[in-house]
Amino acid sequence: MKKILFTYFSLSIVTSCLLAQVGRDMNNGTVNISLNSNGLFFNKSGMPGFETPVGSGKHMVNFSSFWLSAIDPAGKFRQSVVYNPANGIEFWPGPIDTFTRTAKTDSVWDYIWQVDNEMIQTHRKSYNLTGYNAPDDIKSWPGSTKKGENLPAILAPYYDWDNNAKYDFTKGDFPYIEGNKAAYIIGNDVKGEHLISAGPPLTAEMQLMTYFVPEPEFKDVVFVNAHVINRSDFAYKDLYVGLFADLVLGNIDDNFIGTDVKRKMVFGYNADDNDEGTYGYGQSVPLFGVQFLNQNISSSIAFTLSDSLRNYPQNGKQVRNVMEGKWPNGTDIVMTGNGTGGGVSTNYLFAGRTDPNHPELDWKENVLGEKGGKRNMLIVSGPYQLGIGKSIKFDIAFLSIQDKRSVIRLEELADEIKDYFYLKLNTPLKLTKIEKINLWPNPVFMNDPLNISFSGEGSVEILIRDMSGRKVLSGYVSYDDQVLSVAGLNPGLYFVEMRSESFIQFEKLIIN
Ligand SMILES: [Ca+2]
Ligand SMILES: [Ca+2]
Ligand SMILES: [Ca+2]
Repeated sequence: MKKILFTYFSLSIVTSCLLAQVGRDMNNGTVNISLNSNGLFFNKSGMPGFETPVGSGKHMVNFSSFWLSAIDPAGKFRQSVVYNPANGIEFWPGPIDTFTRTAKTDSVWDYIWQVDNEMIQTHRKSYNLTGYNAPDDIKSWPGSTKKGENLPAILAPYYDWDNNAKYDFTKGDFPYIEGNKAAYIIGNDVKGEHLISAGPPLTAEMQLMTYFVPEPEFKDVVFVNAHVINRSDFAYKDLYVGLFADLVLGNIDDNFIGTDVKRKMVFGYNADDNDEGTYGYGQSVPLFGVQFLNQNISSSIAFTLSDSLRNYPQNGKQVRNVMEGKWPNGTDIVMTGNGTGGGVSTNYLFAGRTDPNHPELDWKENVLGEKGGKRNMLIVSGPYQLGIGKSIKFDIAFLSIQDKRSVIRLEELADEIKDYFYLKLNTPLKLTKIEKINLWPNPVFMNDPLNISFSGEGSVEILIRDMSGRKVLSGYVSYDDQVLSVAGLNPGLYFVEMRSESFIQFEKLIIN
């Protein structure tokens, strides 16, 4: 164990002294995405990084990034944005020291872990076999931290196979990933100066799991599970969380954008039925969507360089206006023309007929008589309260398709993803089972009893952990006594481990 750690740290020192950021690609045979250790999605050293099909040289997105905006108790804007990676990125690699509230700068954090199900299955079968050498990313997975590091006990989700509250791959512990292939990044917004939002940081830690799922119908979809964690000593009252995407869509010069409020999605699409040029998709026109799966959409907007009103936000106040669903200068988005001037106010740019306050109006970009052009889009969710040390979770899908039916097919895919996402949450993980245990109801209402049934004699140990891996409830359930009270647990997603002498089974449990 000592030798392995030594090797790992030695390598890191050689490859990344400056803690700038490292990049790493991940692909599922259909889509190749470039990720960065500072949390920037889909960009490879300044070039577009969402290639589909793999090897085609054709891209959907130039880059994507979270945006954060909060106001501290003194009334100061605390924001973190990126709209052009060349101008400034207000995120860096590494977790935040919980004592000093500054970024950890050890090179070990300037990293993108990448793990797939095959590696995990092999590891689970082989971890205690002589001659087995675990993959580096399972060895270095930042499951548990060391004492004295001023870090939370768990920085990445894992299964604690030997149940000792410590990540140790040699004891059969293994990374918990979403989907069947995942990349994991821990970033922060405190390491450097905020040149774009021109103010102090939130002191937010970003724990980002980007993943593919095995289902062939979602081979063009990239999922993200993100935790935004408040490591400051302020309780934030009105946090907005956005996701910005700078689009390519094959030929970059003929694109439009829109919002689908019902599906909690912003999307870009080809302005015409031919995506011409070397990097264009031709007649199978490209579409790209950003869909929020578990949180609201409070507004959407886009920016036009050198347009006086619709330009990118230039200072902290303008960033805040945008995150609150206004143009940078604080004027309302209106449901006519390009969204400026007089008219009916809205929070959603080009929402077609999906604005819940104005279902009678149909406002799209493609009736303007324009030919389309370079486009970007920002989807925003909020406002949220986020107490000291608290985290908020975002499940997001990035949808990409090439299809003549265009927006209709994108809407269908968004609906399929939504159904899949909610079903997935209720489906047990496919781990080896010796006997069958059932948990119900699931979801269970807070304070209601949770029933457990199993075949066989004796009793089963139940451990319930929250999303961070912290044990929140444990006990034994015997064959005769099949009810467990979950009273006192907050609504949310939990992991249930059920153990007997001969087996272990994992289930996800939702408490409503
Ligand atoms: Ca362990
Ligand atoms: Ca295009
Ligand atoms: Ca065209």
